[in-house]
Amino acid sequence: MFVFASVEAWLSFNSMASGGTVHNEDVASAFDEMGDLLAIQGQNPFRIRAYRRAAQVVRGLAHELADRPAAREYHELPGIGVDLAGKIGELIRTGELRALRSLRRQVPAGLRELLQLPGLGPVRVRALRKGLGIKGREDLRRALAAGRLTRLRGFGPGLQRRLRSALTATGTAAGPQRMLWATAAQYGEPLKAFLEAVPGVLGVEIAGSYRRGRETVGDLDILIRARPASQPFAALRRYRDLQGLTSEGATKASGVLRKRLPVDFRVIAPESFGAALQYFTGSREHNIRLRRRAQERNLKLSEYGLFRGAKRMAGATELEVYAALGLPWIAPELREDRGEIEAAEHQALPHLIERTELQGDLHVHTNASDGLESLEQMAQAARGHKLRYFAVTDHAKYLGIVHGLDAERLARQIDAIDAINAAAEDDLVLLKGAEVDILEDGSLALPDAMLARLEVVVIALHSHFDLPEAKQTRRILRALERPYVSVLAHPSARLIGERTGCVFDFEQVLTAAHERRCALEINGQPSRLDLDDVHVKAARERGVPLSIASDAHSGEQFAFLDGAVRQARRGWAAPGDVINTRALRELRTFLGRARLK
Ligand code: DGT
Ligand code: CA
Ligand code: CA
Repeated sequence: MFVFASVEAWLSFNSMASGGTVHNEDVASAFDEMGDLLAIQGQNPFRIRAYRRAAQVVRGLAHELADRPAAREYHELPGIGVDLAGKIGELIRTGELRALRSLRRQVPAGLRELLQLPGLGPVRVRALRKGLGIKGREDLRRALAAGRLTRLRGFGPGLQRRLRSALTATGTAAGPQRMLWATAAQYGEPLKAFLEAVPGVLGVEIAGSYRRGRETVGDLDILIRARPASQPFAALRRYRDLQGLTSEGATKASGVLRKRLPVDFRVIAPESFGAALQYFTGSREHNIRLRRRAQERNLKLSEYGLFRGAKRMAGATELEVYAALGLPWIAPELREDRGEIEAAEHQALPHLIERTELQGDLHVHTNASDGLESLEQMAQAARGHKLRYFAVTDHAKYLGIVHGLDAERLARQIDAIDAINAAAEDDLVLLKGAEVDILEDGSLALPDAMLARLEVVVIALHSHFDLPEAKQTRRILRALERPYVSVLAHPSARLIGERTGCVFDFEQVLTAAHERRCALEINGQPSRLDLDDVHVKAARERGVPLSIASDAHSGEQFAFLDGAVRQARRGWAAPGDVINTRALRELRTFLGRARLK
């Protein structure tokens, strides 16, 4: 008989079996909330920082914490002490944190929301509470209207104006929250696996924007291939992550995953599954074009199939639906009505790049700068991710970058890379590189003499994001004129949901990059995914080389290459557009040619 070592183990097994898995995002947001609430209380800054850093570390993991339910392992994560490891364990086992529950009782919920407003950090929120008894947005709105904020220190007229406009802008019409694709995957994939195991279910697909690989997802559209009579929805009641489940008849249901991600479910009979998958994958614009095409052929396309009169011409698979409309199957990532139907018509769809076609990664960090692991550990992880080479591109030091490499440490790293390459028993090669800041005036943070010693020079914007367009353009163009530059990393510098991209003349940057053979990067960090799909497409149409990169800060983050590949596919990229699909020899030829004499 199988016996559980403890009640906790049993509980955790039981909760996973019924889908009660706690995801990394849940742990991270619990820690964020702890940090916020402690800060509002004015607690010890070190403790607050520890929670914030832990949230960051957890968000940076490419594996699910719940898959390794041992507190010892949590403790081995960087910056996670015994106390935080215990809290992760508690969250994973019980889905809750006692410390957080008690803090929530002490700090009114509305106060935390105030932190979202511009210019309001914990110190000011505390002042609002202590000075004026403000407990939330409504209180703040009233205090502003009555001019009471003027009495508080640190609330000048400028800040008051910003607060007033923020309160009116988002007070009522806050748009629906969209979730990062990678987070939606953490929530959605276990649910898919759960449903696949339900008796009577023949298959499950997550359709919608998720299947199209959009960088953010509004809701999940889950299609269940089954006979409605088999009643798969009954099982969903056991899935603890799912709240507010309501169903309309036997084929339609919806709910919310962990109070954050809405899900629509449909049960689809096998003979219609392809048509439904096509319909619910979207996009709406792509579907409209397709439906019109059907009409032109005297056919009717719906989620049930492709019909001529009452006769079903196609429906079981997407392939046969597209074929019956005279088209090859179109990859979901392309279905945005950006020319894919015309291309399909002319047999001119690109051969979209796949992860297995990448041979290397040209943007990787180690613990020599802000990464977590050593050169050797990163090399080992790269082998696990089937890479033949990667460029070590730690941050070069300049004012403001913590732990950046100065010339001396960089020289030592170059020697260390030589030694590792010489000792390697396989053909993995570490390339010497650096990630070098583009300074405000467009000069680079390392001197040319130093850059000359490197094989891969990745340049990037890390400051002065809001220069006016002309100045920002000039800054980037100037950087691209430097002789040793190989890749412009995360070109827009946006952070999805946090920071909009820099504004510059993309056409001019494309021209310059093309001329001097500098690659533009598609960065795989889930909140970057930068270039975005539209700009990837523009770059490849101009023949500008692309670099698909993980920007890994730990070994497991090589998995972020998957997200970059997804974005590349949405931008129509083929293997030939991407320099790191090349074998090392050819890559080196490319990098050599990119150097300006
Ligand atoms: P999202 O959820 O905002 O990230 O984006 P989608 O694309 O997943 O949109 P969603 O969930 O509203 O609908 C899923 C797909 O179902 C959508 O891409 C196309 C299809 N669909 C939904 N409603 C309509 C409609 O009224 N007309 C057409 N043609 N298609 C629709
Ligand atoms: Ca959706
Ligand atoms: Ca939907």
